[in-house]
Amino acid sequence: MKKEFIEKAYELARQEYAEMGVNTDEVLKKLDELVISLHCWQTDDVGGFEKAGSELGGGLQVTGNYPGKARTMEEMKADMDKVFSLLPGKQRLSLHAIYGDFGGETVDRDQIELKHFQGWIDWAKARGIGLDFNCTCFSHPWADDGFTLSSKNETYRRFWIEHVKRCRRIGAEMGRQLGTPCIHNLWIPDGSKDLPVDRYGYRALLKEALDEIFAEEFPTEQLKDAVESKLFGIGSEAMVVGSHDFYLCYAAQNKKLITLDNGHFHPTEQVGDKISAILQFVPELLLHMTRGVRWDSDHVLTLNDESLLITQEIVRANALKRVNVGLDYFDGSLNRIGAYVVGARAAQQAFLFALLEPTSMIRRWEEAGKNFERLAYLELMKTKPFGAVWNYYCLLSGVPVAGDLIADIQKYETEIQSLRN
Ligand code: RNT
Ligand code: ZN
Repeated sequence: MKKEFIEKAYELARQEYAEMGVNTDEVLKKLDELVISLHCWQTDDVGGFEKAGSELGGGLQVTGNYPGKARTMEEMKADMDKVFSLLPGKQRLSLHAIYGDFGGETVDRDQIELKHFQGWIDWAKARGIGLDFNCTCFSHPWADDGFTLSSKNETYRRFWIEHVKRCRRIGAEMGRQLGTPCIHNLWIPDGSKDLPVDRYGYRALLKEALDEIFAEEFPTEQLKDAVESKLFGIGSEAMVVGSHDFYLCYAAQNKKLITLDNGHFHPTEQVGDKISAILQFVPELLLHMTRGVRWDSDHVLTLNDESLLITQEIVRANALKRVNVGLDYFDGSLNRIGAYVVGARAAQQAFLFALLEPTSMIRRWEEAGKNFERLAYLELMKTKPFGAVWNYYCLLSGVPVAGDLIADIQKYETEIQSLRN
């Protein structure tokens, strides 16, 4: 797109928003402060670098075999750099424990150490970005029966507890070395396909395991703990041990972060609506922004009503500082870098849209009981030249604007990704 057009369109948009009392220059400064934690696993379909190369498990599934997936750490790093180069604003990287540098050795999950992740820390340091971390309690023979931290098999349960303990230590070291707290997110697939009779027992075991895991304390400047629930998964249709009720109580009682993966709720539930409720009781949130489609919770994020309600509710609650934004989706049926960038930009656009709302003005109508005016203004904001502001932000940030992005990714596919097969 021509620079001159982008600037002209922005100038008009700036005036239009100013009429509503919104200062777009200020909004863009705020948007530029927003950090998005990119989930490394979109580059390789949640494969990881363990030698065994076990199948993706835990009820997670990636469909599609579009060519060009990252096969090695080097390829993944190159892909990440490409993604960073196409995004305006600030990013960090979220790693899973299966993405360590195991040097061709078999290193089981209860054996991982800092040294396996030092390369990533150095890499992040060179780029001036932070790291987040996730224990990997799936894609492993000892998770195949559907239980990890809540397993009634003592050997398995102890194995997974040890794994998560190690992950938190590694995460804290990431935070210490990089000078920005690492969020360690815990998600486990535990649950059962058919009706269990001992839900209480499994949940008691999970609580006990978490208490043991979190007994080791780290300064919050190094590590923050988040727990992620799920409504159901493939193979855990009848019961998920770590349900929303379970983790909500756990996080409120123990001052942990709640992870809201918006693919993990019943489709009639509004995740955006939960934010102002949960923030009354827990210190911070972690988002896993995604797009649920029927039974799948992990389609590429788009700018839809659900993402918008989430970002609007955060901005309206003035809670940007208490919400950590991460993405979580994986799709192997299209160019993976393209999927990455489209989803990450959708998240940024959702925040931009929310920041461009004249909230205090609309709130005054609301408080005066003027519901027509409230509705009319909310509708009006949808036809404001939001795209012109976004394009200008991309221009200012030195990244491809609008459709230019597509040709850029096609070039990367031709020159790099297509040579991988
Ligand atoms: C699974 C959870 C979890 C995973 C990643 C790979 O349903 O959403 O966050 O997607 O950890
Ligand atoms: Zn998730």
